[in-house]
Amino acid sequence: MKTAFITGVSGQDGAYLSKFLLEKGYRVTGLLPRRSTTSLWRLAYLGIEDEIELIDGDLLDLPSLIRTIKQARPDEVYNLAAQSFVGTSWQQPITTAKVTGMGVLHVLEAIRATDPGIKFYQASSSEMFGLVQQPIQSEETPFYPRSPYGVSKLFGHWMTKNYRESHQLYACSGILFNHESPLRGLEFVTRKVTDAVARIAAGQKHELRLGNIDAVRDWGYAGDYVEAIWLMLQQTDPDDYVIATGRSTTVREMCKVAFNHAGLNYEDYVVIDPTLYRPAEVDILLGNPAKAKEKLGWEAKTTLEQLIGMMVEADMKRVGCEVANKCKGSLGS
Ligand code: NDP
Ligand code: GDR
Repeated sequence: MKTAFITGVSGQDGAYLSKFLLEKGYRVTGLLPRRSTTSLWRLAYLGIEDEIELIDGDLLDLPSLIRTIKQARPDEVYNLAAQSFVGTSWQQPITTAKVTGMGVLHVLEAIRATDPGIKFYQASSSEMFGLVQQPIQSEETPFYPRSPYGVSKLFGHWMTKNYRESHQLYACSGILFNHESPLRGLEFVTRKVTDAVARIAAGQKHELRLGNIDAVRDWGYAGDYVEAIWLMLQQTDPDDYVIATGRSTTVREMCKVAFNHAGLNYEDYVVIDPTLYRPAEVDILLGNPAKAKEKLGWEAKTTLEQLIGMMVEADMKRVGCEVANKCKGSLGS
């Protein structure tokens, strides 16, 4: 039986990856930083809350990482923990640099200190492409990050590469494009939209305020993407991979799909709020997943329409549940 250790286990990807690995027969352990309120609703949603060994520690606390990795004795470490909301990275640049950037180095050092044979996955991001230097981004595209988050991810990305080349660690970076699900945080635009659609349909809300709806993203389903993450650690040699669908959509078009799913017209509800514009925007992202298809045999299975439909349905269920006052607070709403 293999053991995995996941940082960011309570996040969207941590939850889906845990479920995927449990189904593969793994023992799954996870780093859980102490918070004043419980953050395990995603694991509960997937029904795996009791199947994961959660170990108290924080990415910013290197001794705690060394201790937790020693305790978990993993074959594979997946570093998913981050301050992952791009918007907040302008409000909290130093925290973002510490958690999203330096945190990666802490994990790499903890692996070197405990067992350099452990395989390592780093959650890199398409945000590193930022002001895109090529119309379609692949592993060869030069980076130009546009936010403190993107800059911090780039640091982690190069550290991962450097530790692979300097210390011969089996260390991979997955350059993942946006991926969403019913477990997405409410601050991200897809979930903000699908939650609003559910509340508007239930008569609880009458408008949705958004920023730049002309931004273009390559959106996939998180449930598909965690398989690619796992596949990267099952190869003979470590490498970096772009994981994307290869289809681009505007925020505006995504809104249209979400509202249509509930029989509504987005133009009747969406209000543009300039205060939600970002200081430096990533206007367009479109990934080329050809290498992942060729080397990992991976490709995205879920269309944007299926994904957004699934999210609207889940939010309608949550809102219905809240109205009945049966599951308040337990489903991320
Ligand atoms: P989430 O924001 O849902 O999850 C982030 C996780 O990191 C949470 O479990 C959070 O715990 C944890 N965390 C934050 N700070 C610390 C800390 N100091 N110590 C330990 N854990 C901490 O992100 P996703 O699941 O969406 O993404 C996973 C990773 O992939 C992130 O690194 C993200 O930047 C990256 N990524 C995501 C993409 C996406 O589209 N989803 C695309 C590309 C990259 P808590 O909630 O308790 O703070
Ligand atoms: P992103 O995701 O910044 O791409 O980062 P987000 O959903 O926050 O924004 C996508 C695009 O939508 C525009 N937008 C809005 N965004 C939010 N959040 N709220 C709004 O009201 C709004 N209106 C318009 C944004 O300006 C942007 O262009 C995500 C995160 O998961 C990162 O951690 C990850 O690395 C990248 O995806 C790939």
